[in-house]
Parts: sequence; structure tokens; C-alpha cells
Amino acid sequence: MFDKGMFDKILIANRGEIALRVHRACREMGIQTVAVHSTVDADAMHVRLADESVCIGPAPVRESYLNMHEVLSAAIITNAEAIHPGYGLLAENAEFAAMVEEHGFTFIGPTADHIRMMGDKIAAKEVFKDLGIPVVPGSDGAVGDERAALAAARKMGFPVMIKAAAGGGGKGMKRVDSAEQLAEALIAARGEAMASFGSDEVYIEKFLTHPRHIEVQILADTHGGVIHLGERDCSLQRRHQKILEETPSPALNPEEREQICGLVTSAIAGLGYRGAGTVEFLYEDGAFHFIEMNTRLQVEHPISEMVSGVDIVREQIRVAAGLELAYRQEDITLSGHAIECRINAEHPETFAAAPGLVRDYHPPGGLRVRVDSALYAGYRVPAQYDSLISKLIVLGANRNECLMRLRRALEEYVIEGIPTTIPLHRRLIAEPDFVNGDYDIHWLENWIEATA
Ligand code: MV4
Repeated sequence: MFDKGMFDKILIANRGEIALRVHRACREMGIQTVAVHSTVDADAMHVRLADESVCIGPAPVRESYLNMHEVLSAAIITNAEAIHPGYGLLAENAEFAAMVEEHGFTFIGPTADHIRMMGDKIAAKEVFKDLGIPVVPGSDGAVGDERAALAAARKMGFPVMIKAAAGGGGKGMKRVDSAEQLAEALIAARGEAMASFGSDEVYIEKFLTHPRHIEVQILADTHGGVIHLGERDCSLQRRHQKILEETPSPALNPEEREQICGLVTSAIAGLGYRGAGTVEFLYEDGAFHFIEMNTRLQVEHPISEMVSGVDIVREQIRVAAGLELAYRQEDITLSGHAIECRINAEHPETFAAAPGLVRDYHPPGGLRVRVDSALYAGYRVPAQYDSLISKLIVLGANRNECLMRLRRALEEYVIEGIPTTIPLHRRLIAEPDFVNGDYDIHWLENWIEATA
């Protein structure tokens, strides 16, 4: 009934909805699960559902979910064979991936070397450029002193963006509009980079003024199999936090989609990569510019699952066990339109975190509605962790049907006791620019400000 050579037991090194998501894939594959948890998560849903659980420390993530030795010890005492890191936490920690493998466990993800390579944004750009992927014009490597930075900036023309080599996600990023601003911005960027990442290495890119954020989902096995599951448009962000994602992107035509997804698939094959990954682009005026690659399962992966029918977590587990992907590209049809709304325990106007007791809970249901959440009535959302409490994911035959269904599902959703961003989503999907798919990476913040 189940695959030969498959793991018997997996430890899930995460919490919340993603721990549940991984548990569900394991269950369907006949794999036993081990949950790890902090003291404040003792009654969390991921702990309740898992076959076994181990308390690995107090509430602060540094002492529990990020404590590599505690996580490994839990794997040892429970006899788990593999560790799934989910997203965030230890998911893109090359040292942890190496440690897991050195102790004889399988890390469900790419090799430590690939994680390390993509963690260095300069190296990643170089690698993808060499593999035939268009990258943002830039300094071609780290910039040395102020003179070198100025020379690079003059060559591409202002405005430019200074970015941390060890960065990503917007930290240590500085826009520079003129030569006069460069010296100060360079010092500030280096300082932030050092404080956040322990490295002050920075590089410079041409600043794109009105791009969309488009990312391609890929999966690769250790037998040369590589597939893509299309792209996601993640342009709707606030302070580098994604709020709503959709696939396909309303901005791309089928030819552009085919071209970028084909290019990415070939590049990933050339890399000898294994596991799930996301290749991120800024898309502006009809052109794609690579910015970085994520080597993890992403929060928004369910929209790609909805349009492709592929269980991304199951494929991650298969390829980590050395099996082939269950699909070739020609087996995959991307059909319909999917949207995910990230629902946070936050005030919908101020975005202030609002943990607390969930008094009543009624998630929406029905055809093509998926809710990935670890909430239940009576659950207390702890203050120590990320405010994401639920993902509402909806599939429609086309974008219009998807929006109609999403409106219905958001109307149905009841979370009582704590404020959530559900009202924000109800408002957002009624906005003409959004309905028309007419937005770039700056649109959401401008809209929030204008309608506050
Ligand atoms: C940029 C950019 C404009 N030009 N790079 C922000 C996070 C990091 N992953 C890349 N980011 C950006 N890089 C160049 N050359 C604008 C952003 C950016 C952004 C990108 C994607 C989604 C939302 C964003 C919000 C502000 C800035």
C-alpha cells in the first residue's frame, strides 16, 4: 500500500499550521510523526495530532524550536529517520541541515551546500546568471569601498539599491537616489547587515521602481527529474510580509509563463538541486529579473497545490527518501486560479499583534475551499510566535470565480475572541485595482495608507 524505501517516522521541527500540514502528508503516506514543542505549545494542535511529542524547551524560539541540539536529541530518543523543518525557524539553516545528516538522519530539503549557496545572495545571482537566467543588473559581486560603490552605481544609473549579501526579506536594504546619498547609505546598510546577519558584505543593484514579485515553484529529485508548478504573484506585501498570493499571476500571458518556468526548470536541473524550491523574480515592463532563491517549502505553497493537484510536501518527502518525483512535467496540468489570504492575529487597521483566547471558531468550507490552520475554539494564541494563525485558500475555474468564492468564504469565516486580518481581506478583494489584477509591490502599502 505504501512506498518501499519510505521513512517509517518523521520528526516535524516546527509548530502551528505548517507542522499540521506536514503531519497530514505523513499520515497519508503511512509515516509516523513526532512533534516537538515548547512549554507554551503543550496543548497546540500539532502536538495533539502527532503520534509522539517531545517538549524541547521554554517559549522563546532560541531555546526551543531553534535549538538544534534539542531538536536532534528529540529525533534520537524517538528513533525518527528524517526531519522536516517546515518554513522559517531551521528550514534554511545550512549548519542544521549538515548536522542532521552527520547524525545519520535525513534532512527533508536540499543539501547543506545548496542552502548555503542560496543564502549568499551574491553567489546565488552569479550561479543563476551562469545558468542562463536574467538577473537584476548590478555590481556583479560585493562592493568594496565607497569609490567602487559609486563607480558601480554610476555605471547602472540612479536610483540603485544596496542589499546585504547575507540578507533577503528586505533587511539591510537601502534605496539610493543620488551620488550624494551613497556614502551614508553604504555605512547604514553595512551596519544593519552586520547587526542582522553577522556579515557586512553588500552589493548594489539597479532599483526597479514598479515591479511585481513573481516566484516559480519547482520540485527536483535525485534522478534528474525536475518539474515546475507555475508561478505565484506575491506582490501584495506590507513591510516585506506577504498578505495575499495568487496563481497564475494576472500580469503574465501564457507565453511569458512558459518561458520563465521553462528557463527555471532547466537551471534547477543544471544545479543538481534536490527538493522543493522557489525562484524569485522582480517582473517589470515585460522583463524578469532574478533576485533570490528560497530553498524551503513556502507559506504560500498551497495555491500551487490547488492549481496543479500536486502534494508538494509529499513530493519533498519522496525525493528526500531517494525516490523519483511521482510526476513528469507532461503529467501536470495547471488548471484554474487560486488565491491565499494570510490571516494574522493582528488588528486589521494597525497591524498590532493581538494574541489571546479564541472563544469561538468556525472555518469556512465547501467546494474548493481549503483552510490550513492549527486553531480551535478554546485555543490561546501565544504571544511569543509569528502572528499567522490561518491560511484561507480558494480555487476557482478562473480568477473571477475564485474571487466570488473567496468573498463567500471570507464572509463565512468566524474567529471570535481576538482581532484578525479577515476584515482587511474582505476590504481588499472589493477594491477595483485588485479585482483588475492591477497592482505592483508598492500598491498594498499605498492602499492601506490611503484608506486608513
Ligand atoms: C528590489 C526592489 C527594487 N529593485 N531590488 C525586497 C525584499 C527582497 N527580497 C527584494 N526586495 C526588493 N528588491 C531592486 N533591484 C524592490 C524590493 C521590494 C520588494 C520586493 C518584493 C516584494 C515587495 C517589495 C517591497 C519593497 C521593496
